[in-house]
This record gives sequence, structure tokens and C-alpha cells, in this order.
Amino acid sequence: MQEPYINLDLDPLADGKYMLVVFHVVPKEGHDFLGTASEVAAESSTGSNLRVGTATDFSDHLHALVYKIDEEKNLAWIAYPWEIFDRGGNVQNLLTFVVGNVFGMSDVVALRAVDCWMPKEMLEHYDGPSTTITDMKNYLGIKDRPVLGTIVKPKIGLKAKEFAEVCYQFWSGGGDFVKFDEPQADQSFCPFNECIDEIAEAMERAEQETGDKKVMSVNISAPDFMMMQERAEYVKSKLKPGSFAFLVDGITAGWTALQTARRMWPDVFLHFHRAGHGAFTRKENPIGFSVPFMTMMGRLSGASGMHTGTAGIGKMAGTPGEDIMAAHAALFPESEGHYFTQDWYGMKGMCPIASGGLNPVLLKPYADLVGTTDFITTMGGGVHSHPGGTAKGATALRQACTAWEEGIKLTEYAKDREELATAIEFYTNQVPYTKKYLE
Ligand code: CAP
Ligand code: MG
Repeated sequence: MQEPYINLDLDPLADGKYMLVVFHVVPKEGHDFLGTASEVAAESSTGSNLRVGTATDFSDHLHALVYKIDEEKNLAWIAYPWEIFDRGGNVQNLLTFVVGNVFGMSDVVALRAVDCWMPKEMLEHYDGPSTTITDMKNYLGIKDRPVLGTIVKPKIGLKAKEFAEVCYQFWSGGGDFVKFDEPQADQSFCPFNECIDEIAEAMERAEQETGDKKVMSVNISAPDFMMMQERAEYVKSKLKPGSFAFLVDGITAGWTALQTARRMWPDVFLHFHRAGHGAFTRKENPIGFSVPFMTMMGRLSGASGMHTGTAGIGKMAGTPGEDIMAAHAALFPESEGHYFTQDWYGMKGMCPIASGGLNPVLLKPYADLVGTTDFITTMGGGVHSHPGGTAKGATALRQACTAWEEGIKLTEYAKDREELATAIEFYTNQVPYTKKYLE
């Protein structure tokens, strides 16, 4: 038991001094619950497993404090004096404290950061988003509907011209937004600069033919920030402002890569792909953090859009509860978490990106759930497997979106639209979980 890290009489809202975190904690067999929670508070702030003689009165005031527990539910509320975090809005450092060493502690058999709350005084130190979905929709001339996107598939292996052709086909079929897949970078068979050159030509052609603006989300994740910058600058030299976003694999490239992109190119939509997040967020994992918690950190880091799951509708593990909670934590001026209501005090919203096993039939169920049209959806398999090919897959997606906007049943709207009719037939047969959503 580390008493100095316990204060069950604390006023957690005291003068905006604390970031509050709720942890799900399961102590090792035979360990006291409150004692284990105090060990978590110590290890994630000023302490270690022993009281050190080098501590000072000042350092003692920086302890994280367990201020509430619910032993039956295995929950502990811990208040962090946010002054301990690296100044200048460093999300990486905040995470190193709160969900760093504590994940390795032998005292716990389960530890998950479930929810958090940050005071205005703290939020003011973090970047938050700069370019937003509103900017992208203004550029695209889109009003009350989501941005309709795809991912170039196969995930890897296309040559530059082939890659750009997939982009062209989707854009020419009516799609708005194409993204690199999360591992697409600068591969020998598809050199980055050559790929960008081909995309620029494909985008020009598609815009000429359709009369509509198009957007490409380019993965600039790289082995170092110099190369990330090289790739970003090359994109800027070839594609016109507004027509591209920068995608960063925020978990594998890291939070500092995200914040570097946010600070170097604030005028570019920053796309946070979360590949690898499952190791932390899946319910089966006893050690980790929730999707809403991770998403709140994404908003602090300044991403413009972040994958927040498909609320149990697509192929990825995820629950309607947490994925929608995450989408709201990303976007809304005030969001409801598991245990806290977070006022974002004017920090711009980060748009949800719904992706993973979706197809045109599944647009409506997600759109009905998420409660906003300020989101991007990206469908890879659900567009490029359309029997009529990518362009018809894109057209089917646009038709499904129009049906949703106009409140017309999909099967009704498909009666004289063969791209959508084919999509309904194909996806309800090929993708079992699609059938139950078909109206
Ligand atoms: C989707 C995807 C996305 C995942 C990411 C993929 O492709 O491109 O990376 O959606 O998951 O590689 O699986 P499909 P999440 O449309 O073909 O499924 O959004 O949950 O982070
Ligand atoms: Mg992908």
C-alpha cells in the first residue's frame, strides 16, 4: 500500500489541476485492491515500489492520487497533476506516464485505461486538429453527406500506374476520397514519387471527366522524420492544396510522428490510421486502453480524422457502444464517455473514419448510428469486388448514399439503378453480416 498516492477526500476538480483517468484494475491473486491501485498511481507518476530518500516536498506534490475506487467493478479513479506532463502539448509523454510502465507491473493481471477527463487549463496546451472535415467537405463541395472513400486494394503489390488506375476508376465512378492502405509506402515495385506522379495524372483526368474535386490520402509514414518530410513535400509539389491528406500510421509510426505532421503541415488534413491498436483496445486483452480513450488522445494530437471503428457493423472487432462513443469523443464539442462528460472547450473536432469490411449496403446502418454526416467512410473490398468493377462499386456507393440522404429504401432505390442492384445482390450473398441490415 502506498498511502502517499491515496487521497479518498480529494476534490478531483480542484482548480483544474488534475487529469482524471478511470482504470479497470485486477490485482494479482492475494493483492489488496486499493493497495494495487496506489501502486499504479505511484508507478505512473512520481514513484517506484519503494519510498526514496531523494524525494522532496515539491516532488511529493506531484503524486498521482487514487481518489475513488469501486472494488466490485474493479475500477479505480486516479487524478494526475497534469503539470507532470512534458510542456508544449506532448501526447507521447502523457501516454508514457499514464499507460506506460504500469502495463508491465507484476502487481496487476489486468489494467485498462477506460476513460479520462481533462480540464480546460490542461487542454489549452494541446494542439488539437487544425484542418478539419469541414475544410475537406468545402473543398469537395459536399454538404449534408459523408465523404465517400475507398482504399486502394490489393493492400500492396500494384505498380504505380496500376495503383493510379484504381484511384481513377473510383473517382470516375463518383467516389470522393481514396486512401493509401496502411502499409503502402515506398516499395521497390511502386516507388513513392512515381506513384504520386501517376496519381496526379489520374486525379486530373477524373476531375476533368466528372467536374468534381477529388482527394487522395497519402501515407507519409516513414523510417524517420526527414523521409516523412521528403515524402510530404513531394506530394505538396505534385498535388494541389486541398486535394491531398497526409496519412500517418499513428500506432506503428508513433504519436510523435503524428504531432510532427500536425505541426509541420497544419494546412493539410491529417489522417490517423490506427493499425496495431487492437493490441491495446480489444476487449479480450486484459492490458490496454479503450477505443474512446485512444481516440481522445488522437484528438489531442491534432489529427483531422481518425479510424474509430464500424460499431460492430463491419469486419473488425468493435462494439456499437464504444465505437460510437469514440466517434463522438472525436468530433463533438462535448462528449459522453463511460464515466465522464468531456467539454472540449472549443478544441476543433476530429472526424470519425469508418472502415473495415464495409460495403454500400452497410453505409446506412453506420450513418444512422453515428449521428453526424461529418465522417469519412472508406470501403476497399466493399467497392473493388463489385462484379462490375471499381467504378461501378463507387457508383453503387454514391447511389446508396443518395438513397440514405433521401430516406428511400435501398431496394426501392436500386430498382432502376443496376450498379446498386448488383451490389445488393452480391454483398448480401458474399458478406453474410450484410443481409441483416438490408431493408
Ligand atoms: C479496410 C482497411 C482498413 C481497416 C482499418 C483494411 O479495408 O483498409 O485498414 O478498416 O481498420 O486494410 O482492412 P476493407 P480500422 O474495406 O477492404 O475492409 O478502421 O478498424 O482501424
Ligand atoms: Mg487498410
